Amino acid sequence: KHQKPAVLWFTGLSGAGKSTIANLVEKRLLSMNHHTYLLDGDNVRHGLNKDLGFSAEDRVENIRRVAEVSRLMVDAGLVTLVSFISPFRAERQLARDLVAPGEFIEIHVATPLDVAEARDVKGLYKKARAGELKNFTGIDSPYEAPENAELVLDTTRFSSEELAGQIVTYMAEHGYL
Ligand code: GGZ
Repeated sequence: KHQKPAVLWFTGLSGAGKSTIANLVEKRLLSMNHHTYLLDGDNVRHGLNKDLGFSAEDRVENIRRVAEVSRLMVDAGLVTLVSFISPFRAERQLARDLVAPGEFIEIHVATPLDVAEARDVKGLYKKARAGELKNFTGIDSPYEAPENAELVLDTTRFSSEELAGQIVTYMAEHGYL
């Protein structure tokens, strides 16, 4: 099956909806017989990066390693979905520079802090506000929003299914599928 390998790099706050949307995109791509791999905290922070926490230094190293792995996966011909907060512009740029021009699609899951915090699916914002969880992104650790993302997703106006559809449409229109 023809496919142009690429990294779909999802960035956004905790609880923004990155992993939900990435999982839906992966399902759609698989149903179209494309070869994919999804890198996220569940399969990376418990394995390859289990030595890393949430200090700025550890986040930089987390994303650096994820960027290197995504490069290897693109080399292997996969559509690689990457779902981490990835709060720093410099490390996202590093990830972009590791692959060929046109192989990196940055997707800002642009849920505002107040919306993510109001949802608080895992209760982490509450803990962060109470001071029980330190260095929490958006509370006492920075999030640097992308300035030139290929896609900016508005989760306050569209469902996750609709947003997954927007991504697949973008990929089809730009010759990835
Ligand atoms: C942010 C944290 C923190 C702190 C634990 N800050 O919503 P989640 O739970 O499932 O996703 C978050 C995840 C963030 O890990 P990443 O590897 O994506 O972060 S980074 O790219 O910045 O390295 C959250 C949970 O881990 N979590 N502590 N202090 N999120």
